Amino acid sequence: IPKTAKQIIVLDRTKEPGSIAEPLALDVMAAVRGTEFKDTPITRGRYGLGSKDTTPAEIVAAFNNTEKEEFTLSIFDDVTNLSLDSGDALVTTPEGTVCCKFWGLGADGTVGANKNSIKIIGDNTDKYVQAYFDYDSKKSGGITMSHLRFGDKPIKSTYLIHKANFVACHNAAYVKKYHMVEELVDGGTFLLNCPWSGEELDKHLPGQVKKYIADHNINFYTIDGVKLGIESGMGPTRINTILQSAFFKLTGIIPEAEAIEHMKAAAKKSYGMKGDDIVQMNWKAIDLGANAVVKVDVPDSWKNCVDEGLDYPAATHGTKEQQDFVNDVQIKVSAQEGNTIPVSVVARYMDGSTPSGTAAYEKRGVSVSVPVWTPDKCVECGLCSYVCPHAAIRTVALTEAEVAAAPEGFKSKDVTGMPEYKFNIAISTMDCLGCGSCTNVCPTKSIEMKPLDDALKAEQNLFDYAISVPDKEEVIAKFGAASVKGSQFRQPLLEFSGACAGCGETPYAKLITQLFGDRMYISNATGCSSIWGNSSPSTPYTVNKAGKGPAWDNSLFEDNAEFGFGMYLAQKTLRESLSAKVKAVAETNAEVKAAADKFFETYDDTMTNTEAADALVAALEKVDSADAKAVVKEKDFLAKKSQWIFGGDGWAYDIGFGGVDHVLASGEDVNIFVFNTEVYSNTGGQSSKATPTGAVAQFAAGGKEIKQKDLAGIAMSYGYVYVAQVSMGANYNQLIKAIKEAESYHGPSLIIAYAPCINHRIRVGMSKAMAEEKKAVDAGYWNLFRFNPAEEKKFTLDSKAATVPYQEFLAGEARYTALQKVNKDKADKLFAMAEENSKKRFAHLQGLVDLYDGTKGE
Ligand SMILES: Cc1ncc(C[n+]2csc(CCOP(=O)(O)OP(=O)(O)O)c2C)c(N)n1
Ligand code: SF4
Ligand code: SF4
Ligand code: SF4
Repeated sequence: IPKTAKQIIVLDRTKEPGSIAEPLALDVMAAVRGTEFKDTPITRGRYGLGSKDTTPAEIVAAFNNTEKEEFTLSIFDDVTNLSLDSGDALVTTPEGTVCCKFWGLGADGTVGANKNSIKIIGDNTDKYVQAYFDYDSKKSGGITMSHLRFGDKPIKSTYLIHKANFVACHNAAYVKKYHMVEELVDGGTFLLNCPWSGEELDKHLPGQVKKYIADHNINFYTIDGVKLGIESGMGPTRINTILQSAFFKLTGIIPEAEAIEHMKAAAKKSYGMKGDDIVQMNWKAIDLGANAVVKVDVPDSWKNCVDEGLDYPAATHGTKEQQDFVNDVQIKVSAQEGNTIPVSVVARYMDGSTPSGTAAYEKRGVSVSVPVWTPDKCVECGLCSYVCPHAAIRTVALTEAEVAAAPEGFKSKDVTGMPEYKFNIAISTMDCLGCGSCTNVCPTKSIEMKPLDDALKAEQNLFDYAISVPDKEEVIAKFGAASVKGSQFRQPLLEFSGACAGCGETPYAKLITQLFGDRMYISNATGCSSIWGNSSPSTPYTVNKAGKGPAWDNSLFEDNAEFGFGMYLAQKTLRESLSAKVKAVAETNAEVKAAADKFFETYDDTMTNTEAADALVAALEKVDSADAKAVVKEKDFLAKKSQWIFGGDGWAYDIGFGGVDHVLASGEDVNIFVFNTEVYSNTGGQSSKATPTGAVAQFAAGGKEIKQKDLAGIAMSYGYVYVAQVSMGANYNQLIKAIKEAESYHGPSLIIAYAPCINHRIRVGMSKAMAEEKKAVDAGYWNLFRFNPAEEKKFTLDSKAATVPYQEFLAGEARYTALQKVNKDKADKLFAMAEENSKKRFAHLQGLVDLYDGTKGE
């Protein structure tokens, strides 16, 4: 400690409730006792919790603080008033350091391109470089912020960029969603990817952006990345290379020709394995990007523009709980301004629970194209809705009066066989992620993808109206609540999640909510399903018009099965205790007795017990006794709930396997659903025990050399566990049958669902995920079956012998072909082994049909 020290400030990156101070502060206090600094004032603060960025301005605030002995940085604490005001961002990097910030759409390649850019600069100049990548929690279609610094002096900035020399906005919609231009230094450069120029640009840019650009002398450039993406053959969403090229051109950090050479070399290295055509497309994109930036002449009149605020419409409908959460928390977090939320607001959610259904308020509008329905040829099969990973397309039945009251432009036709009802395909253009899955499964080509323009965005009101009408029970009953078509007339209680476009996991979970969502508990293992299941700050699990929906919680990776089992045991115990009270009341009251009889008859049946419980509560409400009142008070716990335990293969096959096994062995009535992407998807594709032979994954870079585990086989060995393997696109009916059977089986069940994922690198793209699911089954790569202990013929093999060559399936996914490129001999060997395994597996499964046929005796 310098002798001149007048004050000691200790910053702890931890919080120890109950302690008299944080650990480092305690150590420092102890250390100065008895020294010449014993009377030097010590202030102590907390910083960086929850990954909060600690900025130079905050350090200055801590330095200047003499008032608060104890303080907190980076939050706004209006409860204990411990936070410090830090004022405006400061520039503390050495002179000549260039700070660049890029705002990208999650999974659009911006981050990859920036990693590549900083490497090019680092490798080819004498500059010091630094890069840091910051994301929201959506799996894709969210926001990514790349922070790049380079300069002649070492870079010691351990914080994000809040004052930049260059800002690029890779998605035009973001200009209204974030305060990004305001982070530029005077005379900085702003590059906007948009199709606008002239009057259109003037119309689309919000006032605050125009004013800042004009007031601060910003060099403003635009580039039409979507158009160039199409022109280069890369497609409308692959704009990263184009924007990267524009960045090098505008910053001039490396002479243009040289930068282009480096980028082309990097593209060749990255994509060479995918073929020369892909390399050529990237090269074309690089050339186009460098030459297509347009300098905007900033009119003086922009100085007079006014602040229009960010474009997040306030929630004005829904429950008060939802509106408060959206308006006070979600909008701020979505705008990347969550640190400004006062602690008094956060305190409302102290128990960690937040309202359901808040993803519906986001209306991200991030898709390049969305489906458009033409009713004439539509056969009302419901498949488009069945497969949509985001619940952005729905089949809706309406009365004539409801159609008459619909907004202009509403399309409908008669419900087949029920002309008194009208059929509509409702499309949430602002929630669609443009995966194209719906159009690819439509048997009649009644929907086609069209660019998301203002007119289609405006059609959001048609969707909002369509889903505001009540579910039509008569229509659902006619087609069957547990049929592919009938189930789609039921409101999904999982909608607009943050999953990747075309994700193979979400359609399964969505379907389960359409069957049991209003009486369902879910415990979710950490993994993609816990991320798309609650992409903070919004919740895609929602409630129906009666306010009922899944109760969802995420536990750890390793103990989720036990966590869900605990939920189940809690329910069971509560119901047993309520049942004892019901029985006591029933002894003295005939009406309650009649209702209680029905309730106990259906006690274990999720589908009928809710109705019986409602009738019982109605009867109990009329009784003036302590027991009756106690049951009515806890009425939400009375009816049978459907207990689901969700997670990926990394959880079920590997890290959570002990728990899965333990819970299956319990014999209790829980349902385990495994989204099998054959890798740890959430963390970027590490190999799991479900990864098949020959697949390239992290930790199996040379191709997995051994077989995947037979989890279904292990579960079947108990004899009393319902087990099924499903694959939505391969057999829509088998899937729904398996879910229904598993749920109604009064014992443990396990469904393993084949789920395509971006990590599979499917050559035809995620828009064909359903076709890929079918191909996997047709090639014998994945098998469909159901093992139902309740049946005499327990085992049903739902797949046929392979009709597509096994290796043809492998050839369609880069996780396999990548191995062929680097080591053909090994690939040939492993693929042949995998094919051989698949034949043996199928023969084994055929054998199980007879083995488990109870009609054939022992
Ligand atoms: C004990 C533990 N180890 C590692 C992690 C980090 N982690 C979070 S999600 C995940 C992968 C999940 O993979 P999987 O279960 O297959 O689900 P998916 O993401 O594929 O849906 C990992 C490794 C963790 N949360 N806990
Ligand atoms: S394009 Fe994809 S996200 Fe959009 S409605 Fe169709 S299936 Fe759903
Ligand atoms: S998939 Fe096609 S035919 Fe079937 S309901 Fe949807 S739009 Fe109509
Ligand atoms: S499972 Fe794959 S496709 Fe789905 S959200 Fe995760 S990474 Fe994306």
